[in-house]
Amino acid sequence: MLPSSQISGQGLHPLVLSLTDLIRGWRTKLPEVMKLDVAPELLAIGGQFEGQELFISNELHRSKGFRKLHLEVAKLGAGLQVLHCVFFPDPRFDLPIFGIDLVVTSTGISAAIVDLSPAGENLPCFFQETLEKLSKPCFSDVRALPAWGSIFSPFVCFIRPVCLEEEKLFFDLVNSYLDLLISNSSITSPDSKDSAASITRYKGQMLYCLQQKRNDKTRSVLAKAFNPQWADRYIEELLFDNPLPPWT
Ligand code: BLA
Repeated sequence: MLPSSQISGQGLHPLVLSLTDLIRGWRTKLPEVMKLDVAPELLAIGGQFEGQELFISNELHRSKGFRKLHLEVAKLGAGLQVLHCVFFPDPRFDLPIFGIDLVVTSTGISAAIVDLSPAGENLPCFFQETLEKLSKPCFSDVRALPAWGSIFSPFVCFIRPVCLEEEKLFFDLVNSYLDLLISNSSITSPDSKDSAASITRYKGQMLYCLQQKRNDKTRSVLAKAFNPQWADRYIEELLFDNPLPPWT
């Protein structure tokens, strides 16, 4: 991915830039972080759409505890910018899936979503208890989740921030979720790869990916900027590729 110093020259929204830096900062605290091998044509994508500059810039890593750490910044023409990030745990670890989507249009931020979603049937107890105690900020425009959003936890935050103060509150909430996840990931020991718990969490990640693929808004934006076949490949192979079974 382009470093922040370069992407800041691409007219990106300040919240896209600050969240990118925040996520990168937390990622460095994970043990044994290493880059994942990805087809170069899916890693950095550039072009033109309706006379506008277009790019998708991806960073893909793994670490102890996480099979895939994906951070993406995209500028898709007509003022559309997206920050997308998912930290998929290694199913042997009892950790939730961290996900964030920030969609910016020419009129401002239209969607800001963050969650620690259960990979198993429920959130791990410690996460559930800590999130219950965390004071949730009051946002003026709380958006309704689509039907496929049943994968999210009760602590999902899906809003349209209406002012700088709310953007800051959203940034702070993302920071709290990452703090909770990353502080706990280093003290979580793995279950065996063929344990019932690992297999349940693997199936939970399959479901997470399946449901995310039902988001027609992502597909239609990518199909319009590129083409429908390319959009399908990008979604299937890069955004929400199925995890490998833990027992392999
Ligand atoms: C919504 N996602 C959207 C929207 C667009 C995208 C254009 C509509 C915005 C709006 O309703 O205001 C586009 N998102 C993208 C694109 C990519 C992307 C192009 O990530 C990648 C290239 N989506 C995720 C993740 C979450 C997520 C990880 O990828 C949550 C953790 C959520 N996005 C999500 C939800 C909506 C959304 C819940 C609203 C969908 C709806 O209202 O129907």
